[in-house]
Amino acid sequence: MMNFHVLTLFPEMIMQGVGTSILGKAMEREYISIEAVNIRDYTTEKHGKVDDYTYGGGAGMLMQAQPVFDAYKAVEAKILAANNGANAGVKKAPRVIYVTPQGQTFHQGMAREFAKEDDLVFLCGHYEGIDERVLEEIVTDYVSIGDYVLTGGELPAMVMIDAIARLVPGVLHNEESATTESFDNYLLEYPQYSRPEVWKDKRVPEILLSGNHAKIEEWRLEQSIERTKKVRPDLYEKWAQENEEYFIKKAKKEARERKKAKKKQLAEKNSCNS
Ligand code: 6GU
Repeated sequence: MMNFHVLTLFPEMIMQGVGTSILGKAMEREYISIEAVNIRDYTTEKHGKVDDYTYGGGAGMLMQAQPVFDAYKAVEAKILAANNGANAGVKKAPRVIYVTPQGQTFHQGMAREFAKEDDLVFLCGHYEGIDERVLEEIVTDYVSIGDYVLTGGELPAMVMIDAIARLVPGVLHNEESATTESFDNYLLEYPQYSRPEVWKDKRVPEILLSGNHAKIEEWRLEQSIERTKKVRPDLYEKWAQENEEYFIKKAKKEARERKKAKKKQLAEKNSCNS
């Protein structure tokens, strides 16, 4: 089981976001656990305050170090105390991901790396950010989800949890779908169709009704390649570099087909002449 711990000022936002659909089921079935820890519960300030003005001036408030640090320490203690089975006594401090636009951009490879952990801690900032000193003290990874600014770290944390959780064995029923999808090999997914065969005068591509699985796989790969080349040339280049053999095979096949066509042409010509 993989355990996600989210340090946040809005725990209900996290629990509502992950409680339904596939992640909700995965929690019920104990393939994953997700707990949201309210940073405000750890402030020593008597009115529950967790933020203050920034030294040096500037707009907005900053989350203070103390409540963030104490909330983290509580989570860390819980993780280290949970000596489950094979890991008994050898538990290490968890990776702590600070979700911030100042981080590295999240991608599928990172999701795969994070999915190997037993525990992951996400730290969600709000206001203008968090006091740098507590970040230096506890954060191991600074991660963004893209080049745009959001109001807080909760949505990015949920995005990453979703991407990581679906790689945990058992979370998806169809083990294959976690591996053959977009980005695992740099290619985007091919188009897919369900019933009916004709909708708004549009027919499902004939090849998909043929029952010829080899041909269907070939068609799907071609579609993936074309789509990727068109909408994500950056991904296409990476794929092409790692899949030279595809182009060699394709060139050989085309040469064979040219030869066959020529032979046929010649045969027809000869039968006309005779
Ligand atoms: Cl991780 N946090 C916030 N607040 N905004 C973002 C982001 C993260 N990634 C993109 N924008």
